[in-house]
Amino acid sequence: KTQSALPQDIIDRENARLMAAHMADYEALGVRLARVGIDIEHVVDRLMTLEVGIPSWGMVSGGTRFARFPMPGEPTNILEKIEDCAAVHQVSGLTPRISLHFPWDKATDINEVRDFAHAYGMGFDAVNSNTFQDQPGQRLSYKYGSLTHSDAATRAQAIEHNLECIEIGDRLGAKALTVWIGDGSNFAGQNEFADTLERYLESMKSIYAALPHDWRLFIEHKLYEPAFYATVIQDWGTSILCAQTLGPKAQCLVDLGHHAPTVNIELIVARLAQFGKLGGFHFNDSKYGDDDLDAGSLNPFQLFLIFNELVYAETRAKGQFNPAYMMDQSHNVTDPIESLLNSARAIAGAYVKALIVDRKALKEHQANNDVMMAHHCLRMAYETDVRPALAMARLRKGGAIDPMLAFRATGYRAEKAKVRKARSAQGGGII
Ligand code: PSV
Ligand code: MN
Ligand code: MN
Repeated sequence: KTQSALPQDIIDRENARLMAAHMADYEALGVRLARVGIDIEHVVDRLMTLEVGIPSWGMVSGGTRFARFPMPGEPTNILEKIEDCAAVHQVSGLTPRISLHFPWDKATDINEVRDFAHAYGMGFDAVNSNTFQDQPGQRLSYKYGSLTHSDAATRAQAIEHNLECIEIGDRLGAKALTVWIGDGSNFAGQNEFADTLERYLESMKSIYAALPHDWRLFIEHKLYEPAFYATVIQDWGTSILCAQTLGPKAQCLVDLGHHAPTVNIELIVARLAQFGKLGGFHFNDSKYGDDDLDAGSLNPFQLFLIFNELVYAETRAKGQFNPAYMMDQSHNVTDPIESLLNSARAIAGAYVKALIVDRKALKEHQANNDVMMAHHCLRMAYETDVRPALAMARLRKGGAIDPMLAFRATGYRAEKAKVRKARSAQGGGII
């Protein structure tokens, strides 16, 4: 029997309280969608296949480089993080896997971590390596880079760490490694653009060679930070060039916060998908840079347009389409569990809205160059209140009609505050 993080009887009680209104709303949405030829049951079935990974590093208050404000009851170790992830999944029905980050999540007993997660019905998403910080006792410093460092021994150390991540991930049942490096330069002249990229490719070739046959290697690009003049893997162009150079298992990972403010991210998504190089996502939202705010909390239309591309790409790919959906958020002023629920809802909502786009009509409008009606097609889907479909998918997975209310009703965090030691308020934030 699967272990529950949250008391299921309280979730059931909350569901019972909301059931009549939910059923009425669901029926109304069904009638509305039927009018435009869409079967709501089909939509809910598709939604029930959507799965989004949770970042282990997002389970605690992340903080900024100025301060971190830990909340009472936040997890103090990897097992407690998994327990909180299970709580998110229990009410949302959307997040059955956790994405670990090493060495942050390094545990002495990997089997214990795996078994603990499995007991809660949780699995493992892509594992992440970290060569953007020095760890206590580390032999060689990453101050001037890691996989692209001018010194071969430092590069070898960074490669070795990635190989260890693969090995741990393999034991956990993960199927991908995500590599994000902060390598670059802060001053013109600090290093040569071509030389650092060449060294990156050399290093990544060794990592690629160590991948198990059914694994993928995700290359995560980011415009800037911590390198403020030039970053080695700065955009999707460099990312896809590297992925193509490395081979079929290498793909690009799109973190929504890693682009210049005016960049058209949905266009990038379409391009990567068209060439079989869309590995996955780190969902979040931002106003300025790599803010790591809740997905869809600022720009839900952009999130919808991204899913609109994903749904279209799926129809084009004919079964060959399998991006890994994960979140990458930092929660500074909210309860991480609640923020992840907030994002899960936004992601699922964007997906459903993309599913109900009348694609046949859209194609006709496009063929006729009827610009306004083509756009209108998207708007009609986007402006539909799809919450009852989301609630039904959750309910059928044993989750909550309203995850936020159900989670609050359990009093989970207050309970945990009694048993978990508050972590030190010291220390900077997580990148
Ligand atoms: C870098 O900003 C990033 O988005 C990468 O995914 C890292 O692994 C993560 O944040 C670390 O917080
Ligand atoms: Mn990321
Ligand atoms: Mn980031």
